[in-house]
Amino acid sequence: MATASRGSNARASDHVREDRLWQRHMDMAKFGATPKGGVNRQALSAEDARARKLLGQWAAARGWEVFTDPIGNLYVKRPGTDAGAKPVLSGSHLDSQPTGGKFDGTYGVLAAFEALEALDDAGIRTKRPIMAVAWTNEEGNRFQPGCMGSGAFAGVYELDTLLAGTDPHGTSVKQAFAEVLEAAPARLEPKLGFPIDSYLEAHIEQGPILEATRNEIGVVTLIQGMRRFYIDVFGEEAHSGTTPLKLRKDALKSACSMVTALEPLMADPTDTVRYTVGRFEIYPGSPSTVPSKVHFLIDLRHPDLATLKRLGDGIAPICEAEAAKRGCTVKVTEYTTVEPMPMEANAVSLVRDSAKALGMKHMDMVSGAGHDAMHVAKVAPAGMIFVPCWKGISHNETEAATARDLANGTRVLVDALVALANR
Ligand code: HGY
Ligand code: MN
Ligand code: MN
Repeated sequence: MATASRGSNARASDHVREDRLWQRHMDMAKFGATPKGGVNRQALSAEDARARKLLGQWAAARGWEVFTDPIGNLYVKRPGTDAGAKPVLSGSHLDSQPTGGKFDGTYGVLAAFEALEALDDAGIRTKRPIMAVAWTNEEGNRFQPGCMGSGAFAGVYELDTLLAGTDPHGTSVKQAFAEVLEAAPARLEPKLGFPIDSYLEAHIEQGPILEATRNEIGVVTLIQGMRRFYIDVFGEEAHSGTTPLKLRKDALKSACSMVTALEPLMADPTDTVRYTVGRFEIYPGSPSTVPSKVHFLIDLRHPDLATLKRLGDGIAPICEAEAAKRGCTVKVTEYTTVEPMPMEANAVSLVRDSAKALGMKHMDMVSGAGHDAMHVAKVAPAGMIFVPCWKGISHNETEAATARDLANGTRVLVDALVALANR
């Protein structure tokens, strides 16, 4: 594993500082801090702007270039000896779930930043520039779709369509980004996307496997596929006191029957299928008016493409059949389609070799969660490094990780980054 630069025998991972990395997490966790000890830092919100501003200040203190792109991805660039060489990128996201934790996404950004600091402290020069990146709106809660910034970077989504998207209060991505730039100024690179050599992302596992098997490092081989749908059910408003049940077109009851009618299709004795309804909105929402509209979202995941296709394609016919039973109509719109994404073989081997060289217990694994790496992998060789989190809990304010595990993942990361940046 080539970890030192030209003319130095320092090893970057020896300069990763557990205390500094932990403190940076605690500093970031102040932005959007919730009473239960979690984080609610919505994409392109004032809290997100404060987190970006702090990252920019840390970078400026090191003399590194900071810039953003037209969708708000934020980059910190540590120069290489060959300014013309394609950079190596590493990062994740600073936005969180509404009841999120301190580590989901933030760890990947701060691990990348710590890797740059360790290289500086070790006096290691790399041929290629190495850049830390915070992708915009990975979580896909305030704005859709999730993994917005990395998807735009990889050309998966069209920029103007994304910028026109609005949050439930009608604020557009474009408007929110303008406010972020106001609060956290950064040079705006007008061009979206640029050639990169490779990408590594560190992330908490968000599942129980590493902790249960006492592994320190997860070598991600594949990110499972994901299909997300808007289901809009249309009925008819009516008086709850005077309208007989047989005359109603009740959108709520129709929507509930759809959610239940999908269960047999999604049933899976191996418990591999991930079928979730996480948002369910009723209109007009008055206790004495029969609901005329329901808007709900389906999140469907599976590691096998054919299964993901079969299950996802089965949603609309079942919803239509249920709608007809109650005189309602339904519109099914697929707004996210991400195939299972294998990590690139060389990147996987580098992560595995780096963990082995550091004497860390590691295992290959599939990612159940979606990550920005699934889009970046479309335009460059990509790999991921997982570290354990407490009881595998995530998307929950009790999400927790240890300083030691975070530092371990960062040590594996920086040595793998040096190998990529010097090849
Ligand atoms: O939904 C996901 O898998 C990611 O954690 N946002
Ligand atoms: Mn994440
Ligand atoms: Mn998440």
